[in-house]
Amino acid sequence: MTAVSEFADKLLDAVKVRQGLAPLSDTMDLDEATALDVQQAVVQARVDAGFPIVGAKLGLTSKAKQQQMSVDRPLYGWLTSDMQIDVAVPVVCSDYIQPRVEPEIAFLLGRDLEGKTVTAAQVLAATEACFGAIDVLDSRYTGYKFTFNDVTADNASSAGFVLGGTAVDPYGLDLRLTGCVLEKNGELVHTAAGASVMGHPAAAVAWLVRKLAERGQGLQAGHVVMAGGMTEAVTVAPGDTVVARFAHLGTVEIPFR
Ligand code: OOG
Ligand code: MG
Repeated sequence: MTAVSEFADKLLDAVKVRQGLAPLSDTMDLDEATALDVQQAVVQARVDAGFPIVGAKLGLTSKAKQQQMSVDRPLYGWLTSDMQIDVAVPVVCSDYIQPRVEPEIAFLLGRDLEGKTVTAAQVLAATEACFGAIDVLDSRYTGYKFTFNDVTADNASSAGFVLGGTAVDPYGLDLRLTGCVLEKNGELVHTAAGASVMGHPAAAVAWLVRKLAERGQGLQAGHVVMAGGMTEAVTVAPGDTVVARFAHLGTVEIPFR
């Protein structure tokens, strides 16, 4: 068994038994290329199980998230169809190891995007609609303790995502100024603006496209792209309700059971 498939199996098993792991880098050398190979193997296992790729996610694109996780640069992962959660559907905490949520701006692509020179303007031109969204995270590492390469291997802690019910044409909208208010159980917990995500959420997506080009990959029409947490992530437990209110992009609410 190769190191890549061994690591991938550990991460897939953690999901099955809902039990966190020690970081892979504790016991083995894990470089970035290997971490991306592990990520690809984990995603391929979901695809093989009947859950196709429906998009991609960026992570650690804001200072708030980088400081919270002690990782100083952005990364990405893939979204598969089993991660889609519809608006207003309760999320069952026991389906996860240690769920957290964070507010994000999401892009639904109307055209394919690939190449080493893609810009934020090209991302906006290829976008069918933007949504206010909530990323439901679940690290497969106990206590979210990981290095950049560990969390890359773990498909950027992806577990679920909810797109709000308001699809908005980004033309004429300055997403840098899109404010977000995050509430948990009726209390304000965090605030941010779109610019918190690499200066502009579309710039974050453009970075992703250029990064994917290094491995000969790209994004396709119909893909959803989550631009990364605008604020710190918050932990959730049964009985909690989280609401993310966005300027222009509507409100997203998740009840947790
Ligand atoms: C890593 C996942 C990062 C984001 O938006 O920053 C992420 C983590 O915080 O576990 O999804
Ligand atoms: Mg996120």
